[in-house]
Amino acid sequence: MADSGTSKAGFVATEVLARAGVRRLYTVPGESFLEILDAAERHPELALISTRHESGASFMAEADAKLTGMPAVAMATRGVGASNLSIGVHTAMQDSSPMLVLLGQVETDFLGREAFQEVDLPAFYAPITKWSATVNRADRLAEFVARGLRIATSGRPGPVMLALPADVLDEEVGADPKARVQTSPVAGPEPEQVRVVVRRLTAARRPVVIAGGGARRAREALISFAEAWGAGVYASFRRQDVFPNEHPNYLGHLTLGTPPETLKALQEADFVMVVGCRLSEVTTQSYSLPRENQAVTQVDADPDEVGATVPVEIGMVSDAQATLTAFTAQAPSGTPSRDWTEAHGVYLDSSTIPPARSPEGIDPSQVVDAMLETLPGDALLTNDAGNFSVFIHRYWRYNHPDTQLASTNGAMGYGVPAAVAAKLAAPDRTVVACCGDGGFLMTGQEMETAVRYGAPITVIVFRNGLQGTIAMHQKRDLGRTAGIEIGEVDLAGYARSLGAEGYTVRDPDELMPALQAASASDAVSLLDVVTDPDIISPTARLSELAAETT
Ligand SMILES: Cc1ncc(C[n+]2csc(CCOP(=O)(O)OP(=O)(O)O)c2C)c(N)n1
Ligand SMILES: [Mg+2]
Repeated sequence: MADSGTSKAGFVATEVLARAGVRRLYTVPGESFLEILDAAERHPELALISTRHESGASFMAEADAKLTGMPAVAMATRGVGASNLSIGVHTAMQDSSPMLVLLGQVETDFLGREAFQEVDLPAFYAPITKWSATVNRADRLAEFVARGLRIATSGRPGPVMLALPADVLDEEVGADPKARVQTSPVAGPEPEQVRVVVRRLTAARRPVVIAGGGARRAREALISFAEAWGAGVYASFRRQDVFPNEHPNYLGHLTLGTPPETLKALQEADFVMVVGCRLSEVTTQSYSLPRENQAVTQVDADPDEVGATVPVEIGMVSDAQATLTAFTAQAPSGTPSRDWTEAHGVYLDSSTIPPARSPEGIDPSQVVDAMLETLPGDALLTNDAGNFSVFIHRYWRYNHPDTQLASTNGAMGYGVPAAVAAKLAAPDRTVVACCGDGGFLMTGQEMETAVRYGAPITVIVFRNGLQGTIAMHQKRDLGRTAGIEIGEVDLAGYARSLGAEGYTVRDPDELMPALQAASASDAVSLLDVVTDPDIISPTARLSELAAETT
């Protein structure tokens, strides 16, 4: 601070972040944003988390925001850092997670000359952010940060990027920023719309809800609504914790490879209410459900999402909690006549672990079985992308809130960094990262970050020696594979080299004791489970897919 009234712009920016509720900034440091690194490190309310790779930093910020609902910051340096960081920004975009991305940029005098590591950052980030801008004036930095946070957290949340030329951060500006990040809450429902929907609900024989991430913070209201109206509830892709899976009104998860029998209740519904869900390609089963002739009501905080992918009859731009509560208040008294026993039973059957299918090795479903036996029901599971995740989505019962952190953009490498951030944000939770060997080997080095910051997570790697998902698609479509092998890696030894504990499991009988030891440990731990590569999904064998197509 130069005198009592001024401070470096970089310092002032962190003050705006702290006042807005940001608590953690994830980064790989760079010479282009020294003042922000310094200010974050020294700020009493902020934690600077230095990661091994920018993809880890951005996945961590995304997962932190997804879990807490508060924006997190991801920072990186110029073109090189921005390139590495982008995967988690794309994840925040598709997953609707509020994130502020701060990118160091070349000095303002050098801009436009293809200076060292220069790239047009707003152009680079425009398609994967809600807003991207360069801040050219130090005295407006606080205002830009506040505006960025406002945009990131309002409507459908998402990432915002600010490019910060190095000289701007170093300038002296007023120390007490006037910028504030107030956002107005999303409005409650229009009474007339409530009346119309209540009429539809009263007349419906089989009303169902598709609940997305936007309903996560209205979970209790959703349960009350489902019970009061006798509605069935589906969870959208990778939002399985939005509704208790063993609740009698739960119908299943709209995912990749949803069992056809699970879809039946949705296909037969005469009223579909979509709450806080953008109706993605996966959730809608390639835009085939809800069908065009089904009456759809969509409740969303953001007008841009209503009717964006599926035609809707009634579109409501309103707060999920207030809207569900208004509907519940109008429900007829007494027990609703609609019964979901059969459809819920279909879900329970499809999510019951069958006998192991591997004659000698480990069937991935046995790993989930051991997890169900060993881990607390409210353990927070993060997962990577890959076919191993299908077993978790199918067989783990998400009965508790905030127990699933998974990317809807299917980004490999998400599992470990997401777990690190979850443990930092919620140190009292049991946090378990579930990964395939391909995804783990992309960002597994963030276990070192977990060790350094004292975030004891457990990592379970389903090691089949394959990029399994791609092998499955190749066998199915082409009858042969290409580029899918993963070499023999001593993952337990790798974990130990990063300061964690490592266990290798090759025998089904060793699974439970090893998982018990790993999850009971106070240290960061990794369970390297060697699985049978032929058990490619809960319903298919890789060898049989080959036989079908050749
Ligand atoms: C960043 C990224 N690169 C590539 C892909 C395409 N992809 C989807 S799953 C997959 C293989 C995953 O392999 P692994 O992590 O070992 O899991 P497995 O399918 O074997 O269980 C690939 C390459 C992706 N989803 N994300
Ligand atoms: Mg694999």
